[in-house]
Amino acid sequence: ASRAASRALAEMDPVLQARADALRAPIRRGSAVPGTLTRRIHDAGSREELPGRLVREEGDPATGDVSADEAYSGLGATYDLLSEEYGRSSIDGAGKALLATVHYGTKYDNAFWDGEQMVFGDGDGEIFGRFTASLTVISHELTHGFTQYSTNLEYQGQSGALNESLSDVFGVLVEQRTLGQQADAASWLVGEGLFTAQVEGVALRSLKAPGTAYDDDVLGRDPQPATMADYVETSSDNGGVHINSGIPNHAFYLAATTLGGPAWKGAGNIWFDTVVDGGIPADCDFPTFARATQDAAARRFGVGSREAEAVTGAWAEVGVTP
Ligand code: ASN
Ligand code: ZN
Repeated sequence: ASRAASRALAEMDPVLQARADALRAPIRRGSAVPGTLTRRIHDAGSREELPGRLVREEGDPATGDVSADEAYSGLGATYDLLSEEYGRSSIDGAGKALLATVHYGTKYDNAFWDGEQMVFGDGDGEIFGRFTASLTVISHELTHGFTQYSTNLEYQGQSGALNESLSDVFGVLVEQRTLGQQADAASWLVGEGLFTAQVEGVALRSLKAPGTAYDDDVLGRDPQPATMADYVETSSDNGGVHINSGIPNHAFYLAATTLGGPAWKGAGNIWFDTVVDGGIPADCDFPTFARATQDAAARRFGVGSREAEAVTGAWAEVGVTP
């Protein structure tokens, strides 16, 4: 059997309405039919055209192109978390093929999910190196796909910050699981190893200590708040989606480290249930999301369980009142 085959397995208040739906929702894990991992990696050859030339398909040997091979394995690690831990067949629960394009554009300083596939730039070589160098960035981008297929979260304001936070949360969970790291031993950094040596900083963001990932002459200081006391009101960045995501990020970190052990098990399962079964509305704000995580924790682990208590305590500590 091929390695690919061996991976196979597997008019009410809208907020109250969402909560009622969430409590009624059955645990739905996605397709009951075991899925198969299918990856396709393309090379844009420094042009900004998608998808570019197909360079590696599922089961193909390594190409020798570091970016293409990192993308291939990063997609595999993300698929494995969803499949092996949460019983979900790919990002859509129906075995969707995972597509990525590397070497997008010239000196392109970003990576993104375009609604259909992942795209990775090579970086300008001054601030950023290649974006596939960080597993958390690959899994962050792919989680935007998972979120798209599981919720209607609008990419604006608090719902957008929750969308961003989910990508950071599952991004770090993929890395922690791949490295076999317990919650208290992990870095909780997103995008470690992306900056060149010229930048004063370790990563793009930190779930453990939002606001401390970098402090650089050119980039400025990491703008993320960790609690509602430092919430940033802004019209840029779609209303601060990459900024205020620090608050739900830190809540996840607090819940996971309070529980201890592998973060993808306890807190990860609660956040996964919230996304897939939580009935969260498109314009979900932080308190609504917090309540949905409490409900998910109570459904999975029981009312008053230590998991439910850890979730409640975490939101209290970041100043979000469900
Ligand atoms: N890397 C960013 C993200 O995934 C790209 C963006 O904001 N468009 O959120
Ligand atoms: Zn993102």
